[in-house]
Amino acid sequence: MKPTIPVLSIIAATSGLALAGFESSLRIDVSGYEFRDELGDPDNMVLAFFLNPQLTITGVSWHLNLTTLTDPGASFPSWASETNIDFNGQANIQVSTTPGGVENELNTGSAEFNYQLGSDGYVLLEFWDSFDDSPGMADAVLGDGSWLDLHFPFPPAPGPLAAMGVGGLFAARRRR
Ligand SMILES: [Ca+2]
Ligand SMILES: [Ca+2]
Repeated sequence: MKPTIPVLSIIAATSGLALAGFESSLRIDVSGYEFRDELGDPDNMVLAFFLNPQLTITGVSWHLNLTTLTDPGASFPSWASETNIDFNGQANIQVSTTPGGVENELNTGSAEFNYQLGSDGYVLLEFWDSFDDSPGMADAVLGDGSWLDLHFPFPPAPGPLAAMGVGGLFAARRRR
């Protein structure tokens, strides 16, 4: 199956303008992203984008429309509770807690993070599945209207972000 990579819609909401101590958030459209194999598998989809070097990510909120898929050789679908999103190898969210297949299940929530991006300033989101029902293929997929909001302090430490606006470069790639 050839994955559909949507054009990312970026809505950068900056609250508090130049006042220190406020939080900013960045919305990331993750519609069409697939949960394929276990964490670190080369077939997994990874969404990578530049934010700001050494920026501290303080949390995430999510709105994810999840559908699980059935391997051609199986009689039941992958479980929703197996879908996860890893953040830079430093944080993780489990998308659903449903022990079974789902169709367009809406999952919303939020979590506090406290991790710092590396010197390259990239956020790396890896979509993975904790029990690989269908090796090399998608176990689940995110439907239209799926998004994540990343939260971080505003303004960030001096750096490229301040000069160029939030989210300088966005790209979707597969890990090799
Ligand atoms: Ca699975
Ligand atoms: Ca799989």
